[in-house]
Amino acid sequence: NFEKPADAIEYRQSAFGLIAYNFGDMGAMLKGKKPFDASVFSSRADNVAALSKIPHEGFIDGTDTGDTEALAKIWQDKADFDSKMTAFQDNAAALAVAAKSSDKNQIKQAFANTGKSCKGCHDVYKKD
Ligand code: ASC
Repeated sequence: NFEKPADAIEYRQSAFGLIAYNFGDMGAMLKGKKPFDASVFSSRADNVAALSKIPHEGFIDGTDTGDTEALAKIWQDKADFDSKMTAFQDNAAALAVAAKSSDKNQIKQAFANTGKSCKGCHDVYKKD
């Protein structure tokens, strides 16, 4: 368990930061901003799939204050938040599988699905 609320906030924010970096690099490759490297892409997808399981644990009660963009609505609609987090994890796992194929359309679709999971949750539960 976390010793103080700030520790839980730092825990989840650290994971989100790593997710954003890895996912962002994948997006850059798919958008042609840098060369597509299947092996790098796949290892980034593996990273995101593993990291996707980290943040949820940090959303403990009493952590909607302080240095955070998490809206109080998370704890008011916790079951919905939880299911969105699970959907993100499922999409990230599917993206890691797709990344091991050589089917670019499948990879792009799985990437888009994962991005929709990010955005779908941010739209409702993250301060803009
Ligand atoms: C990213 C990032 C997000 C998501 C979101 C997807 O790279 O930092 O928050 O993708 O923009 O729509």
